[in-house]
Amino acid sequence: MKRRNFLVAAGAAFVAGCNKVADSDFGQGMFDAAERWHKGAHRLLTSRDALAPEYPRSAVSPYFRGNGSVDPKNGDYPRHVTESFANWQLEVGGLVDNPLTLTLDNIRKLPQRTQITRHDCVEGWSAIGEWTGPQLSLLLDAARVQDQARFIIFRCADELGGSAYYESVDLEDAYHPQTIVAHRLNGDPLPIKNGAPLRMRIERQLGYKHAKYLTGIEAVASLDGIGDGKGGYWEDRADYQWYAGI
Ligand SMILES: Nc1nc2c(c(=O)[nH]1)N[C@H]1C(S)=C(S)[C@@H](COP(=O)(O)O)O[C@H]1N2
Ligand SMILES: [Mo]
Repeated sequence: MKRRNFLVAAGAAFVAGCNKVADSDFGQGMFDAAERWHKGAHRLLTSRDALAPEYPRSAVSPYFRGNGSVDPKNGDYPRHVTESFANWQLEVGGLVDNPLTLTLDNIRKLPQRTQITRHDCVEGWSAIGEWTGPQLSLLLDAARVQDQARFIIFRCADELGGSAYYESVDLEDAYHPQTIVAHRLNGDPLPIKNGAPLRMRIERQLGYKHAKYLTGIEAVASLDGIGDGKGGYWEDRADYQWYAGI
């Protein structure tokens, strides 16, 4: 996967240089080679590494609704609300060599990605929002995920109907450049209804994969023994697919 990402980046740089090569009449052979390269790069870009569409600011929805848990009342969450999330912690653990406990300040000080994307909920609504946070890959690299790991579990603070919400993705989605740990929506700290203070954005996946109220990130070799073993709250309860790629 790392190699493919490198090839896509190298391909993009090379394609960007193509017009210049043609303009300067560098020779048809060189141009043909570039075109063949472009076709190869295009195949890579339509793979699972492809980016979800990003939108201009003008496309941002005036209101980003909340869905599922919108105001958790269980456990420590209400206390965190009264503390304005000053003591929130995110654990990164499981099959890693270097487990991390991160504060919101730690997370805000990492390099950030901002992306304006469309959220699609299977219940039949969509909304466009601008999300900001570090790429999950940064956290996973800092924690040094072990070779046996195949999935990343997202632990959440909220309970729905008495059970903790959770989700999971494979490493392909975990390391996707648009998979971020978001702490801002439309330039402001996340509203409670949208998962304050931290939520996942996994832009190549449907809405229910984007875990809100994030407390833990765990690398595992198998989904067995986690929840009912189907990889997520709705996967365990309804016929929601574990792989919800879009
Ligand atoms: N922790 C947690 N994450 C969650 C949910 C939830 O109920 N709890 N609902 C999911 C569903 S079905 C959707 S569509 C989105 C909704 O995100 P929003 O509330 O920001 O619109 O969050 C997803 N992540
Ligand atoms: Mo959803």
